[in-house]
Amino acid sequence: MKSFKFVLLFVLFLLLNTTVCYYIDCDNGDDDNGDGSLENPFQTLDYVRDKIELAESDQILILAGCTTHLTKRWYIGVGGTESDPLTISTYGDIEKNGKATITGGSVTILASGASHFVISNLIIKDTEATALSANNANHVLVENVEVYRGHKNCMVFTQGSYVTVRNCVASVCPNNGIYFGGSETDRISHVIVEYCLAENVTANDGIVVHEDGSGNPAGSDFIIRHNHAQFCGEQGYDITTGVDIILYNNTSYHNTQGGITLGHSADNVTVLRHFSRDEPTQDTAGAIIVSIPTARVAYSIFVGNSYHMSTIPTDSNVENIVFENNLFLPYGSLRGATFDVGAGNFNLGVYNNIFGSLDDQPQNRHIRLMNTEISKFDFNNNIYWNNNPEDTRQFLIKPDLYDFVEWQDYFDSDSNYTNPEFVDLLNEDFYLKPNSPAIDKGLERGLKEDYSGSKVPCSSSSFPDIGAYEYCDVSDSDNDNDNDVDSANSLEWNLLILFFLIYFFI
Ligand SMILES: *[C@@H]1O[C@H](CO)[C@@H](O)[C@H](O)[C@H]1NC(C)=O
Ligand SMILES: *[C@@H]1O[C@H](CO)[C@@H](O)[C@H](O)[C@H]1NC(C)=O
Ligand SMILES: *[C@@H]1O[C@H](CO)[C@@H](O)[C@H](O)[C@H]1NC(C)=O
Ligand SMILES: *[C@@H]1O[C@H](CO)[C@@H](O)[C@H](O)[C@H]1NC(C)=O
Ligand SMILES: CC(=O)N[C@H]1CO[C@H](CO)[C@@H](O)[C@@H]1O
Repeated sequence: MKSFKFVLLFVLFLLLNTTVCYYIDCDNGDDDNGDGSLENPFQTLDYVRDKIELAESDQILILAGCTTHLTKRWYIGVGGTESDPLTISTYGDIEKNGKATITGGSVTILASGASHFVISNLIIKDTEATALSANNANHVLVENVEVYRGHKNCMVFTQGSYVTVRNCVASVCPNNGIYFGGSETDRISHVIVEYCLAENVTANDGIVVHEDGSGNPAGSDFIIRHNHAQFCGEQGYDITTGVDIILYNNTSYHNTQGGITLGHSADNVTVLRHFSRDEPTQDTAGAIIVSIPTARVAYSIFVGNSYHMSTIPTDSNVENIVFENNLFLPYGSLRGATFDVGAGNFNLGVYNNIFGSLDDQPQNRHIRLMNTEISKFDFNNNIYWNNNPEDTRQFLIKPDLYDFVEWQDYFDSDSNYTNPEFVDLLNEDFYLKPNSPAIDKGLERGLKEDYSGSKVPCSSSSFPDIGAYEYCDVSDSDNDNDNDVDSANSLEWNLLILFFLIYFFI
């Protein structure tokens, strides 16, 4: 009897844990006679939305290549478990037929704290509201999802934690691309956005961490890496709330008000290995705008036709900002000051950067300091250059203009006004030539990897180079010519060790 009870319990357990899959085949499915099985799929997502009460760990799978139209918003309230997340995805041959497409109504997760959602391999487009959103959901993975022409935003995430958005596209939504919003409670935290494209967000920004309408902040721990943002109405990356945020290996291009803004209640933000080109496209703002208490911008490259390349707006919120090992190389017509610092009383460190130009035009200014407390500024070990050496009065400390020698009376005693000797400036090869005056002339700042991932320092010197690329002395230790010191663990060594291990074991 007891064992019978146990069997019953076990069967119940199995039943409760059975993942139910609902299949949708937009062409050959049948809402009236189908049962949602693989053999007899439903035809529309509308049917699933209206007639099926989703249970924990259910899966909704739409046939590869087919398009299903939602007549209104689809709300999802249940999650799943770690091993069986609630899943919305494509089934069938994606390679051959492509992802399934949802149009019309949006996909909205209202989780009330539920966990484990996977939304993958879908195209969501031409929706009447934000195309994809999740509120108060934990452990959310959005992967290989492309959103086009959402009515307001492409993707919105508020509250919850452990949200990963990977390999996604957010394209042509008026308001925001991929948006993480602040809230009063359950502030969104532990977020990763990687390998995504955010583009043509006509009114606002590409990838966004933003306060809510009442000024409530987001949470902490955001990693934003390997993304690209372009043609946005404001910035590519708008980080205006949240703490402990790192952006690395991202690129931005042609965003109207700049590549990155760090502002409002955001704090402790690090930007590493960013590449920005031709932005802002308007003659205000900067390619990177910083107005938060603590920020570090390092080993990044800012090139092209851009008004300011870096802007610290007049803002009392700033406490401690460091720029190190960046390249600032403008060309073209916009040409405000390359590095623009508004009025304020804060600590600013600017080390190991190269301020140059990609054409023969002199800068408007390399540096412009407005009503600032310059005794709190530390500029050092930078290289300044332009191809018109007669014009060296490129340093403005309001209201006066200085040349480099005069500027050195204030700052930058270990800096230089000299050609940094890039391998090929005009073809944008910013590696250093062996004779570059930037080599070994940087200040040690504790950074370990340059823009390309090479070790810092790379030569026998214990000092880093100035600029974004560390020069590696390839003559003695780089036989494979990958500009990297060769690893000692060659294949031959490993085989030899393996050989001896086998030899001694038999
Ligand atoms: C994005 O905007 C650029 C510039 O206006 C345009 O050339 C491009 O076609 C747009 N892309 C999309 C997907 O609309
Ligand atoms: C700043 O954020 C990084 C993560 O990006 C974290 O490792 C570090 O501890 C934070 N620093 C402070 C002072 O909180
Ligand atoms: C500045 O660069 C020149 C080469 O253009 C070099 O001779 C000089 O030693 C450098 N000065 C410093 C302080 O690095
Ligand atoms: C970031 O880029 C650098 C240089 O290309 C590379 O070495 C590093 O592995 C990248 N980081 C990640 C996490 O992919
Ligand atoms: C420096 C770096 O790694 N940049 C990468 C940023 O992300 C885009 C999109 O994934 C890549 O194309 C860049 O190589």
